[in-house]
Amino acid sequence: MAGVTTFRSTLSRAAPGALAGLLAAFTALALAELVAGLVRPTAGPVTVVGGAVIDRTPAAVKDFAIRTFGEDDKAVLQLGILVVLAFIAMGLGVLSLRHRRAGGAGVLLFGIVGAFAALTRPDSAGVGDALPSVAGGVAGALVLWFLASKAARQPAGGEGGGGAGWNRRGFLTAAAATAVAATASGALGQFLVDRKGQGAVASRDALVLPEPASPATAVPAGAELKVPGISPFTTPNRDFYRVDTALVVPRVDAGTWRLRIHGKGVTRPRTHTLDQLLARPLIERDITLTCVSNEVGGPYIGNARWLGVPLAELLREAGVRPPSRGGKADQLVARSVDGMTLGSPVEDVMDGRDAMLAVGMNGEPLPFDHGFPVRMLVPGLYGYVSACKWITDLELTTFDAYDPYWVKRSWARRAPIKTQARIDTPKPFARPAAGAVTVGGVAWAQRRGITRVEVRVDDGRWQDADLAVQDTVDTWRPWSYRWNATPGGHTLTVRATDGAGRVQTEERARTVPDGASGWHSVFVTVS
Ligand SMILES: Nc1nc2c(c(=O)[nH]1)N[C@H]1C(S)=C(S)[C@@H](COP(=O)(O)O)O[C@H]1N2
Ligand SMILES: [Mo]
Repeated sequence: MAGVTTFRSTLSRAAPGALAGLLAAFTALALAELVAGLVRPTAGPVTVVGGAVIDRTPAAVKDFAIRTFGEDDKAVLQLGILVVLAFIAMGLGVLSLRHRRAGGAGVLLFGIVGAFAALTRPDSAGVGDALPSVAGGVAGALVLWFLASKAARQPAGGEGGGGAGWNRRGFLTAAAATAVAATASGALGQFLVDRKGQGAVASRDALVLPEPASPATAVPAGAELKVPGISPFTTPNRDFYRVDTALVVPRVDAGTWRLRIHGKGVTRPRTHTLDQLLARPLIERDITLTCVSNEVGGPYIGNARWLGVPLAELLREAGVRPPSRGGKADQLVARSVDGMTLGSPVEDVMDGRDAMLAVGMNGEPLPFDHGFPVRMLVPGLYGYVSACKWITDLELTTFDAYDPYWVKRSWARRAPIKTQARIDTPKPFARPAAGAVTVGGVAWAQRRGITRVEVRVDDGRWQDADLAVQDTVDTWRPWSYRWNATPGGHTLTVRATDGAGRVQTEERARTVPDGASGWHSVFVTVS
């Protein structure tokens, strides 16, 4: 029993140290939040450290995170950072009971790590970004020093000390005061951050989208199939997938937003305001957007009706010519307010397809999550090489001269969308009753269109599915197949043929480097 007693008393001696460490970390984060609220909302330490982790995560790990946590991946990352911080903070707190200086120095070191992360983010705006972490680190170190001195063993006779030999009441009072002060500064910081975003929210609320000069053709009556479980033809904004690296969604004020066009071959560099763009003839188009990180059968695809400025015209006005017309720049690099860079082939943007700077999505201004006030779209290209959200800069350059963000992280320079079909219903491992079962889903091959979808049951023959009416070659095409299901386990497989006559390849490829391929299969048990 002696061992247990020793363990207990060690624990009770360590507890105030651990609490002091937690409070020091809490104070550091809260004060950093306050300073970030004053300097720049996205410069808070958890945000910059999280961002730095994202920047340095190998493609395969990122893919795993997206696959496992889906759109919660960012929340999981931030929670992970906080949990790791909490454990380190408790350790430093216990350490500081005996080695006060080492504990404080440890907390300071974390502030420096945060500052380093802030300065190396692609959107770093200068040394000011290091301030929140540095201020937090200093405050945390001071708090730890102070609380550790209260928690340390006192000369005998301290009031309320009992047998513990330390000033318990004094420590708890100091700890409570620290907690209150830190909570207050964190709340004030949150308030300031929210207030900074309010101008952007007001500018979005006030934005009235003009009528398009070139409206989208009406979606044909038969473009949607009335099959329960199939994706709706138009994805509502709230259900539209979101993929980006932003831990804090940028809230850009439409009134102060600018787009600069410059670089190689630009004879008339220009900076546009939103009002100037909105005064131009706008086009409205249905376009299906797809993420390169979408697994075979995955969810990172959506179809919306977009309103925007034709991009090729803007480039032509700036003097840009595509390479096929003697232009020197073959890559168009789009840069967002959060420092993201995406590179598209100039040739694709100017070949007559509906590449646009979108301002509207399904009849409303772009949601903040999807790039308000302006994002780029190029039909036929995966999002990471075309669909820059919160865009603010367009630079003409070459593929030889510059690698954008994802290309630096082992993704391909050029990435046209691969022909794919997905089974939406039945779901994997569903247990439909024997008899007529409707199998259905969507198929896509933006720019080429879908001409055929076939379904195979187990190792049987390929059977033609019924296709919905095609809207445009840039949209996905729903399909369905009536299956006479017999009892037992069955594997349903689907494949599409695109407008170029190519049958979707069976060859499995991972998402890295230029998009997944292979056939989608679903296993069901018919009862
Ligand atoms: N600024 C910015 N734009 C971005 C990204 C990003 O991380 N940051 N991700 C791209 C990727 S990988 C995709 S697939 C699309 C997704 O657009 P959505 O979130 O509106 O669906 O945005 C693209 N644009
Ligand atoms: Mo993507």
